[in-house]
Amino acid sequence: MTPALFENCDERSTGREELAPGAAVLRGFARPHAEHLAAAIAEITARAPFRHMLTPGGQHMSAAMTNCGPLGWISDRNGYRYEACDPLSGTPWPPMPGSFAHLAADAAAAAGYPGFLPDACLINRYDPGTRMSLHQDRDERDLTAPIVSVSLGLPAVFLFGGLSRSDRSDRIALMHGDVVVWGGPSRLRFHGILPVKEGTHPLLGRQRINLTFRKAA
Ligand code: MD3
Ligand code: FE
Repeated sequence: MTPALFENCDERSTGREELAPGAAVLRGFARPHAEHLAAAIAEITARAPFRHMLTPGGQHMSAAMTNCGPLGWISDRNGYRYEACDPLSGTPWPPMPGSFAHLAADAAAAAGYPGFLPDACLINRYDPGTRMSLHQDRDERDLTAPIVSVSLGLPAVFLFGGLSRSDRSDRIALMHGDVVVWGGPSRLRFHGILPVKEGTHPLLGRQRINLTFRKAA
């Protein structure tokens, strides 16, 4: 028998891997834009600094977060929600650069979700040791829209579970420049990030940054 070197031609030609129905990794999709993304993130965080938000239970989140775009995800004693203004400044979140929205829409289209128009971009910063425990993303009004995530800097191990918290999780390595699109039957899967390992990335130093683009309203 001839070994099946490339079971899936898409995978060979585009670097696209189907993780599960509705979810696809686009390996290295954001790499050509990494320098531009890092510079834009520095401008955004000069106006809306990273902070460790308080959970409704009163714990600080392990990842530091900020937002850009018309709506930003926040957590405090009152719960999780989207807000138009940064509670630290009382002014609107910095605008979402056109290049961010464009990249997110291109990635969504490449994964089979044409016409994705994000109105929120959550920016997570993981210093070494930072993790994100298993959770679902269900604060968005329209759960038919996908979520697009862009990984930059240090690598991480992503946990990709099922629709119940107790379902077993797959572990997926996410590297600098990888983009993942989660929609359809994968949109409400539990997911998380294992503690980020110590290291230094040539562009971003001792951190991992993740952008998640959402349609929140
Ligand atoms: C799978 N962020 O901000 S992005 C989050 O790397 C979050 O910062 C992680 O989970 C991070 O909520 C993972 C990947 C991700 C985002 C949304 C999903 C995976 C998802 C929604 C459904 C299923
Ligand atoms: Fe999430």
